[in-house]
Amino acid sequence: MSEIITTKTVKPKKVADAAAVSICPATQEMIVRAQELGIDTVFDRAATMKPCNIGLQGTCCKICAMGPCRLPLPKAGIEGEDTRKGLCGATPNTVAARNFARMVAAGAAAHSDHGRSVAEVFLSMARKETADYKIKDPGKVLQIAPYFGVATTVEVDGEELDRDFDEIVLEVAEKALAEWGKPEGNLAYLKRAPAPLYERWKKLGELPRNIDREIVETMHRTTMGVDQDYKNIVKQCTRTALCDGWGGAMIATDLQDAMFGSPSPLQTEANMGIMKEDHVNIIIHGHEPVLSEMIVAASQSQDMVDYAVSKGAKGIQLGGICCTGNEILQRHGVPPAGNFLQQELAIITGACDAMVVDVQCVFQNLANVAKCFHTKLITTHPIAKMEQDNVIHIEFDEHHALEDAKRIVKMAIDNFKNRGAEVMIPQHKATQIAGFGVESIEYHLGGTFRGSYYTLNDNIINGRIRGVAGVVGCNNARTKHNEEHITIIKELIKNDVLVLTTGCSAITCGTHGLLTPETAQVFCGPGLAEVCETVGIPPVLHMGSCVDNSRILPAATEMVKAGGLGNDIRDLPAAGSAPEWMSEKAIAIGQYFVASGVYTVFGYHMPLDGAPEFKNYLYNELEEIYGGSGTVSPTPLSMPTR
Ligand code: BF8
Repeated sequence: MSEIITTKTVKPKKVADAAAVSICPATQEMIVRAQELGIDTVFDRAATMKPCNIGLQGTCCKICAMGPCRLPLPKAGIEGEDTRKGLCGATPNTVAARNFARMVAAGAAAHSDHGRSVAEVFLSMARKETADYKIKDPGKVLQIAPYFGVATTVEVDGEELDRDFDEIVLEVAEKALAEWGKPEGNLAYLKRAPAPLYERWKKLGELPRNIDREIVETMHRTTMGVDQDYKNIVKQCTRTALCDGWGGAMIATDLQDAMFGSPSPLQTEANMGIMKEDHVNIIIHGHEPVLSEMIVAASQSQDMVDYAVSKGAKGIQLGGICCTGNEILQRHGVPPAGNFLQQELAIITGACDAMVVDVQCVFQNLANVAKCFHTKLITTHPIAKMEQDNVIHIEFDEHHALEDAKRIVKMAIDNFKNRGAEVMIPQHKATQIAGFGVESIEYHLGGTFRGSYYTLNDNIINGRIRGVAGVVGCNNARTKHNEEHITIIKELIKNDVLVLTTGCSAITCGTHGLLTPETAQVFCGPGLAEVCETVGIPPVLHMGSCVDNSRILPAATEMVKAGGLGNDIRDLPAAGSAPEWMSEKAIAIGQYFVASGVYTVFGYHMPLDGAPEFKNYLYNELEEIYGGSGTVSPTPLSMPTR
């Protein structure tokens, strides 16, 4: 019997079209480079793997083992009564609300656990258990002490004297850390909000008690068979979001400013072109700056620079990815090498001698990419390890922080000689000014004598500036990399709206040259251009990392205090947007903006379509309650920009 031979035709693997998936030339070049080398990146995986349609609608319930119960909206829509329900009877509203609330809880947990780590290091420093950290901004400690009920003066013989500073620092540290688990009372920072806003939260019964409790309660209430009223679930997840924005994230920002210095504007560059072929390149990626601060110090130390030179390099070049990158950018001028979607590409340059990661937004595929090159991929956080065997774990301990950092820098230097011939650094970078905090904006607006948000309000009242928008958040491989951010921001500044930016959006702005004062003359409407030129600021202000979105809340509060625009954040001509969001953290941020009275627009998509009633509640009814609301505009130009 003759054998039948069948030949299988192997379809070529689908890969991303570089020009169609990013507007950044460096990214496009590196996607092509990766494809030439046969290395897949997130862009290629997005081309081959479609998102789950039911998850996309927000109506897949997998909180018990009777499911997952899938409740997609019928293609023809719902006629009459909506009879969809899970095995337990959970309605699409309950399922979508639980999923949404759990995203808020996870996002709040991420920011707040970061805040807790910083508070723990702050306490070690205050107790003098580590010599590597010091207070760099004593003014910040004195500014936040009263919010925690910590006295900054003491009465001696009827005379009011300054209290011992070390004592203040220690008490601030203890009180700050207690915010995660204090048994009674409410979050200390809530009273920083304008009084009408605070009163609204109080009346609604939504003042967060402590950070951990709200996150735990959200997880409890959204587990099988507990809260089955979507409005009640939203109440709790809003309280959880508030303990992110006015709690964990805000404490992280303040304590970081106190220990590492409050940012003030500085000039540097952005994009992968900052990497140098003749230098040891160390890329720092993640979110918590407690280690990266030490890596900056270690890499600038003469012994490490000399060691690098002894190994044939001209020096050490640090670069950031994601929010750790933003932290060391705003305080030290370390240039970002890229944002979220560029992390694999930084290794594919072949010139990354070490990539040091901590927590959040780190692709597991970095390990697979690093395997193709000489790059040492180093995890440093006990809660964030990787299973691949080429990953090195060097656990960071604040008690010998500088020593750990030097060990990592030395490892990168020793690896310099192992580079292959395949180095290709895309020659694209742009100049940027970053590092605008609440205080530095105030200073720029009013100078030393009249530092105040009055100038901003005044220019809004006289019509030169039409408002303020926070454009923040991630990249998402389901949208064209950087395009949505740049499109909406250019449209906003063209319409005389001042833009505040953080996170990956801020890196995008730096990469595409929007963070210089000169930008004002090119892209802004005449009113905003005039103001920027007069006070010497860019029309787009880089305010730091994602936890630093909490800087926008006190900045808005300062605008309220400066007067003339109303007595609450909801009265301000202010809006927020996360045009390319992907992370649960973005949902938590969006919800605390909404609950603080800010109109917030998400790009891409929100997993709510399977539950139209719940979606309508979030998009249209929350405004009645909070003065702010969230919505989605899938294309940037469909977002309101004036
Ligand atoms: O916290 S913007 S992709 S890096 S989640 Fe992540 Fe999103 Fe970037 Fe920073 Ni924020």
